[in-house]
Amino acid sequence: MIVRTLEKAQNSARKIQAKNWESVRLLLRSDQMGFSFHITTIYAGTSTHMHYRNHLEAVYCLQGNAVIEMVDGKQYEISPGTLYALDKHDEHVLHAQSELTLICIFDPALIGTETHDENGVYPLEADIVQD
Ligand code: 9YT
Repeated sequence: MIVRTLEKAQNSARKIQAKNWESVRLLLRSDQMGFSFHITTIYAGTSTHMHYRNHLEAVYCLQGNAVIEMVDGKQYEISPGTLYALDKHDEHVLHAQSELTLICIFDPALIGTETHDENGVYPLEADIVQD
């Protein structure tokens, strides 16, 4: 049984900060659940290019409003209560109109240190060199 609180985790190495977002990764690969589970905050007014070539991601919006723009120009409005799943490793840009609070699930699980590369990709765990 694993029990963690957001309050504790956000003051630990589980919290990762990037330019447009921060994310508290409550479950990681080391927990051996088969997925990772994150509470992510996306800063208001930001646009983030993402392309999870190596992962599937499901996202549930708890708070805030956003528009997701796909490469073919299609747009989806995201608001509290909306789930989106990148079931085709879909390349997209997330435009946060206000601060977003999201639940994000990744398969395969992240190891914990990943941030987007220049193409919006997270490397596979096997490709990450750690000291
Ligand atoms: C929605 C999204 O993928 N945001 C980027 C952060 C990611 N959820 C993470 O690494 O926790």
